[in-house]
Amino acid sequence: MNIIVTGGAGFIGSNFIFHMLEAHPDYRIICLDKLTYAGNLSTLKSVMDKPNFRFVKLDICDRAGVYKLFEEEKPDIVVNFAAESHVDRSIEDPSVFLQTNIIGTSVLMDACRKYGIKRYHQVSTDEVYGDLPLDRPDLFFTEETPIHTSSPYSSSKAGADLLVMAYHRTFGLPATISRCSNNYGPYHFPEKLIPLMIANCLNDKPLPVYGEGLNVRDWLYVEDHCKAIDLVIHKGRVGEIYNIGGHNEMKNIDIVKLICKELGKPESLITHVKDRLGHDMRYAIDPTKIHNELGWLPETKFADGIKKTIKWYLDNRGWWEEIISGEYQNYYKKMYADRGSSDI
Ligand code: NAD
Ligand code: TDX
Repeated sequence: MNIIVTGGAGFIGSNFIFHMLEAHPDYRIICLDKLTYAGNLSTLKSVMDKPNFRFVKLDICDRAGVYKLFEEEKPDIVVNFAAESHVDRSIEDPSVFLQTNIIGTSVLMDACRKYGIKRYHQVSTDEVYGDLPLDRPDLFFTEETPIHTSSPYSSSKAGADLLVMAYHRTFGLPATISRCSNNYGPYHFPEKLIPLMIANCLNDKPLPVYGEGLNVRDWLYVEDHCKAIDLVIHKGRVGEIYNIGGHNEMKNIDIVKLICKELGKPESLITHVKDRLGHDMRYAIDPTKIHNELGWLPETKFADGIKKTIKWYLDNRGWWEEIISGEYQNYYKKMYADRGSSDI
């Protein structure tokens, strides 16, 4: 089996590559990644020399390049993780989100049609469903929940999902979509909540919590997400959407306090800053369909997963220190100065 994994130098894509090489040692994995600010070749160091792994630096919007790769590799399966993934950046500048997340997805699917494919899998997000109110804990996102996006990021992901369903219906593309809740774990880029708070804690820097920090996210350990995608590409029904979630809702402020506690840092580092525009209140996935059809259940409890994650950031300081010492500094100053906090 030849599998093209796009965005494999990023957080979830790299964890997926590690999982697949371990779980299916007879498969060939081809990682296609543009290496944007979010992609790190150092993340893939441990697999770079494997005979059944190939890395190709390529933009999924580069039609000629993508077609050439498909012609060379004749993939059986394509799993598309490549995306601009940070909501705050999409609020600063939506354009690259539309380009990569929508146009890039269409280029990949055109290549699948041209060269033939057993399965195209689109990695999507629970954010396409919008948000849920805090005072209705009985409500969850199911696959039937209407799309109702809030940010340019989630709108671009929803646009891609709609295109995938259209390619399936119109052209018969054998496609599946999975919509996952917030992931955490190793190699998570330190612009996102959990790794940002770990890195700032370790550097005794203020911990910027948006608004009151009451927003709720449904956290899933990244390895559990990778196992779910492995199941969907092998056993999931073509044309179907599968929600993937941890049934593990937490308020942002509680996560930040927990990280302080685990690292022995004072909660006085917590600094409330200007809220995200259009900030979604609560995400909560109902994963009944993937459980009933494919037998998937999350295996990692948050209490264990967060400990493993913190340990990984302690043991791999070089990985994230290199990231936050570069261009990230400019991003950070701009993003957090704009939130009206000069001491951040
Ligand atoms: P990430 O930002 O860590 O990684 C994205 C990767 O895509 C990077 O390696 C980057 O270089 C690459 N990339 C970006 N634009 C590209 C382009 N035009 N061509 C080729 N490669 C390109 O993202 P992530 O957190 O690993 O998310 C992966 C996917 O999962 C995304 O599609 C995201 O929408 C989805 N998702 C993420 C989460 C989460 O909690 N992180 C939850 C649900 C869904
Ligand atoms: O500095 C911060 N302070 C803060 O309070 C940051 C970076 C975030 N937050 C809040 C905003 C959110 O309520 O923490 C919560 C989580 O924020 P992010 O880590 O940016 O994730 P989120 O916006 O929930 O989106 C994530 O999950 C769904 C991924 O980044 C998306 O790619 C995925 O689709």
